[in-house]
Amino acid sequence: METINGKIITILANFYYVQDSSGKVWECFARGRLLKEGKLLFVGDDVEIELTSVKQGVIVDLLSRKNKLDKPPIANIDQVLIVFSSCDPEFDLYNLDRYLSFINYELPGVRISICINKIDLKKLDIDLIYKNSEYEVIYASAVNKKGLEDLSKILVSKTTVLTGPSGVGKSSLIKALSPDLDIRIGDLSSINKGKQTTRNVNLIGVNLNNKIGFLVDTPGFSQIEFASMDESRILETFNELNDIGCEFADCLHLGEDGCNLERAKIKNNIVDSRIDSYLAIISEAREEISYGSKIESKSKATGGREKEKNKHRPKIDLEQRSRSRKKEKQELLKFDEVDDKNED
Ligand SMILES: Nc1nc2c(ncn2[C@@H]2O[C@H](COP(=O)(O)OP(=O)(O)OP(=O)(O)O)[C@@H](O)[C@H]2O)c(=O)[nH]1
Ligand SMILES: [Mg+2]
Ligand SMILES: [Zn+2]
Repeated sequence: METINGKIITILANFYYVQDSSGKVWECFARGRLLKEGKLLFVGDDVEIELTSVKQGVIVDLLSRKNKLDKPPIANIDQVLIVFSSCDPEFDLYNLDRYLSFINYELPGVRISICINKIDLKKLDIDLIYKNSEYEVIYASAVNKKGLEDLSKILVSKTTVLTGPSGVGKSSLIKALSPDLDIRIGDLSSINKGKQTTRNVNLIGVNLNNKIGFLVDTPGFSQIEFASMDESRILETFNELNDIGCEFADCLHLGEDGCNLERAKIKNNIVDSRIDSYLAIISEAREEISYGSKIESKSKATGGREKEKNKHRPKIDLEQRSRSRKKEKQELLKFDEVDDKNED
């Protein structure tokens, strides 16, 4: 019997839908032996299938898997595209840094890019902030189709997970890239009620200049939570803060003796907002603050009884930092209301 290789794009009950390199989708069962061996199959897995009819097959083997995420369940991720909108919902620089750090932590070595959508409504320029990081920033609009060429270039021949807050336009961007697809686009009224429009995990094979790129439209990583994450690994997710020549290799840049942060900041042009985000995420990891109450809960965190485990650690004065950095942040973020009539 003929066997071919393909990628699982959808799982529905006991059915696995496997797309081959020509784009054809085969409806498959998994051979019982695979499941007995404890091999759970995920969307994104590359598999070998035995063809049993003109459109059906049986999965006989799971090919090697380079990585796997449990939430959302998906294998073989090449890159993550973090989508935020310039407005509606309002752009939140700290939350973007949280996504960047969290995904970097969960999927080390996987390429991460940023897409700022809805630039038809409002322009935003964050290039200066990420200039020293490893992240590429692409500006786009699913409505007037700006930036879609740039997006196609980084998406082609890869499996990319799109993530970001609800309502920023992830589904809309996928639809704009592949107009014949049928996917659900939410309206902001349902988002305001806290509902997520996109629920199940499917790989969407989109035609990008006649080459396939697989996209995963997720409702977002179900929870971005830093509580009890490893602090030195959090530091590693901020590449511009790594290897800056501190006296001790395990320096976390929290005011330790021999810390070189202040000097490195000037020498390497490290942006204050990135340092602020790093410190706030460390505070989240220590459960001193939680997202959404960054400054307000500070007095509670440091004024109340300190957690036993944090006793010997340097304190992070977020409130003081926040006051002095606010002005600089405003200068780095270039906002621009767009006047529709002047746009081409
Ligand atoms: N003006 C403008 N509106 C957009 C753009 N992209 C999406 N929208 C609108 O924003 C709303 C949310 O878009 P979705 O694509 O559903 O957002 P999502 O990120 O998939 O949201 P979830 O599935 O809930 O995570 C819809 O009303 C879209 O029409 C854009 O580039 N410009
Ligand atoms: Mg969606
Ligand atoms: Zn240091």
